[in-house]
Amino acid sequence: MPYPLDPQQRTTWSRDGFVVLPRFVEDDLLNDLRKRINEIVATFANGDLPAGAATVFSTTEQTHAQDDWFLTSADVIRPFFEKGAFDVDGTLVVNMDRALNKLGHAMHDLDPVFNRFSRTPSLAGLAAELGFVEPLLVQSMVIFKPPHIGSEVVCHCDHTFLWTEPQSVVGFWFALDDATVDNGCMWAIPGGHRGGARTRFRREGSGTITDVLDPTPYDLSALVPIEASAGTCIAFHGCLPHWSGPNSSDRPRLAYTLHIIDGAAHYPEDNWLQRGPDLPLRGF
Ligand SMILES: O=C(O)CCC(=O)C(=O)O
Repeated sequence: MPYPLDPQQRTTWSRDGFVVLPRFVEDDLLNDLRKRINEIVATFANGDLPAGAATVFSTTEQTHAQDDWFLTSADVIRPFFEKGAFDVDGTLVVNMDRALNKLGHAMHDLDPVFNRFSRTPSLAGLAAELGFVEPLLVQSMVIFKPPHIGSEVVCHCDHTFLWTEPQSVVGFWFALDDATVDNGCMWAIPGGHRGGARTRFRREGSGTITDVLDPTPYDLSALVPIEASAGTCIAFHGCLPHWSGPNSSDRPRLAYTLHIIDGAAHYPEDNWLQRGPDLPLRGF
């Protein structure tokens, strides 16, 4: 097994619903991924943005266009921008390194550097240890959270967005910079995965809807910070409530997340993320 969890890590995973694995990523892979992200950002900064991006984000009122931008992003590499990055004419009004919120959602299948980072024997071994029979890499994101701009990611669990029956999603969150409370590290409610998902986000008609399964709000006072040095992988159970705060520091907090589901579970047709026939889901 390329990445066996020790008995204590296995206990932590079952008890808390997450496990922190420092130095999981080898330095060369970490550097290659950072370099590739910088190249993609530089391409955008040079004006080579995917068609439609500037229009979609030129006003915060265009919810339908922004919904479409999101709902058709399952099999592409697409930027998502911070509010106010463009003026009403579609002109970028801040530097690209302050404008990007995230990239999504198929870097792991479309870009060789992301593919290599996402399909290591260590990660395949970890997925096997966590009980995956037929792991499928369903979604990848680069989360920028720039200094002084990167905002809160509200408390949620991933099963809400990547529903399977039975529940199977696991999120792997990789620190590409040192993540601390000041620059917006991840937080989670230990043991909160046992409560199941309280909402389900899904397609309805041409838009989306959130079904409330349990209206009880999460107890945000139970969140604990998970500070992580660059190269750390944190594995999150799909029902674990997690949150990240704003980046109030001068330091970047770049992260990469990869979500996997089990192909043995049913993946409903009204999940927001639907791949086209040209890019079927693949395992490790
Ligand atoms: O990186 C973050 O701040 C949030 C990531 C997250 O919530 C996720 O990947 O599910």
